[in-house]
Amino acid sequence: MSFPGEGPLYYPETPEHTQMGKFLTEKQVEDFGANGFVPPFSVATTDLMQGMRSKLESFEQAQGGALRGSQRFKNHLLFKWLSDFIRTPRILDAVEDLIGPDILVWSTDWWIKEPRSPQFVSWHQDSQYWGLDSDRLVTVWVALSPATVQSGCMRVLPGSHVGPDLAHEDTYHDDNMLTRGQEIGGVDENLAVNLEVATGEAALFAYRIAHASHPNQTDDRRIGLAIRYIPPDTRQAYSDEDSAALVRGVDRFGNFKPEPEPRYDLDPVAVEFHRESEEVRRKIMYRGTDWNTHRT
Ligand SMILES: O=C(O)CCC(=O)C(=O)O
Repeated sequence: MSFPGEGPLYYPETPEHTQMGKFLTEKQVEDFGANGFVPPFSVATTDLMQGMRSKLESFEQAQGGALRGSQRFKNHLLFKWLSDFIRTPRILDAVEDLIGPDILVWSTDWWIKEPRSPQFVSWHQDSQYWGLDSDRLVTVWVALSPATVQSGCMRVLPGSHVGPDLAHEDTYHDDNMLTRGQEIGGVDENLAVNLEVATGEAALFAYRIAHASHPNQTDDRRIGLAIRYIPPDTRQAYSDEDSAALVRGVDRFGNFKPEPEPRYDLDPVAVEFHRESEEVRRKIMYRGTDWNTHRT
């Protein structure tokens, strides 16, 4: 089996990897249904990841600081290299096995924890805040640096994606990386699973799974990229203006404004689209609060 279009940048399949669909094994698909996540597997070489990391960090250096606010989101509209990455055949094949052949990217979100910073992510379900009515949203969480227990890897509560919806409290804690510092109380940490993700690997998780992460206690940045894939029949309940990028197949529904592909980094057409669409998204995320800027 080969992966067309991947070239030498990607790892070859391992002998034990027997696919059922386009990429995932039957067991991986079953586990996703039962547990709400697929444990990490290789999607790119460390060379490719280091290249992406240095492009990201050159941008940060040029602007004099880390990404903040709307810069953390929908960067596939700003950077050609990220627009290409979200279309990686191996990733799309895995997503297709879970949500079908027509695929949109709703967002790309950076989760960067600075070395030895107190930043953390409290227990939460994404499904409670984004206004997307699908239960088929899949997040592909890619590591650009090692996500380990020490660096504050993601933790998930297996099976929590099948409900019930868990009550959240908006805490607005200064070190909480979530928009509202929203938090599910009383989670039994003993039931949680650590998702350690090596550089170049990705873990997949479901829209409604409860997840969290602790602070980074290492001397390197913990850099995670969360790509949100949805099927085109998804509807946005909180806005008529929401947008998404078609990355495979056909959009027969037109529920999202089609996003342009940047022709090169900081392509003015796509940058302007990013500005407008990020404002739409910010309003969705902070819906029902007094915030009119990004908090984190
Ligand atoms: O990267 C993390 O620690 C949290 C990520 C997260 O909450 C998400 O991708 O929805």
